[in-house]
Amino acid sequence: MLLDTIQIAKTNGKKLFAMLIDPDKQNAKSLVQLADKINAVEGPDIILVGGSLLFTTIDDTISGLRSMTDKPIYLFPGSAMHVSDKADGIFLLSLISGRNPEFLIGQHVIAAPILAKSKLDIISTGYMLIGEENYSAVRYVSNTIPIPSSKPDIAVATAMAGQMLGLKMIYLEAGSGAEQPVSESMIKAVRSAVDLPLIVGGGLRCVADVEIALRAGADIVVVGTSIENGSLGVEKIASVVHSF
Ligand code: 1GP
Repeated sequence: MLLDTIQIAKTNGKKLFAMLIDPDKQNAKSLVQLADKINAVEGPDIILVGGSLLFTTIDDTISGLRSMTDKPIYLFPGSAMHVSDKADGIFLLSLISGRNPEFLIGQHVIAAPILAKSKLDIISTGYMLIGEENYSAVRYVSNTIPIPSSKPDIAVATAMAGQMLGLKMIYLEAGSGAEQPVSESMIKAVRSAVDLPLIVGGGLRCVADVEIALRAGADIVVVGTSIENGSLGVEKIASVVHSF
């Protein structure tokens, strides 16, 4: 189970790299080109597939990836429509920073009967939008307000509540393509408040951003946009994360 791997890595002070793949940005040819990077000695530890809003079905992307790699492929769903039994598992995200019941529990109720019949490894994850990003897709689609960067106490209490409710991981999200990643001080504050594995993603654009997140206490960093636009190489991120 992936959560065991994550916990063991956390216990041993090892950091992990999750590569986010947006199915809308890939086709059969581009996936083949990604395969070498994914399978390289210095590659991602986890492949996340999904996004807030998808124009394509997720199945083809996952099947394509599955034929190319044995790395764990986990769903990063924007809604109950993004469930696919072709993945190994799912980060079952509850948007605990928001107050939209649809993303706290509604979509989960719709997905639960399908998930129960699947063999997906389900990892319940407290998903927290952080920052001042006004135009992120996740903010618009979820119709929720992020926790301001200047209010770490709110984030701390939210993460604590998530841990008390039995969630297994906390994901601090600045939004895909965010101008600013989650701040160092915010990551540190949440890190000091909960024992759960801490995932940080959104707007990590350079090696320094990744290092800051790791130093502040992230156990897993997620990078999508910077790989898509070529500003950060998969191998580079992996070597930074794994040598941390
Ligand atoms: C988005 O955290 C992920 O949900 C990754 O963000 O695309 O900005 O890397 P980026």
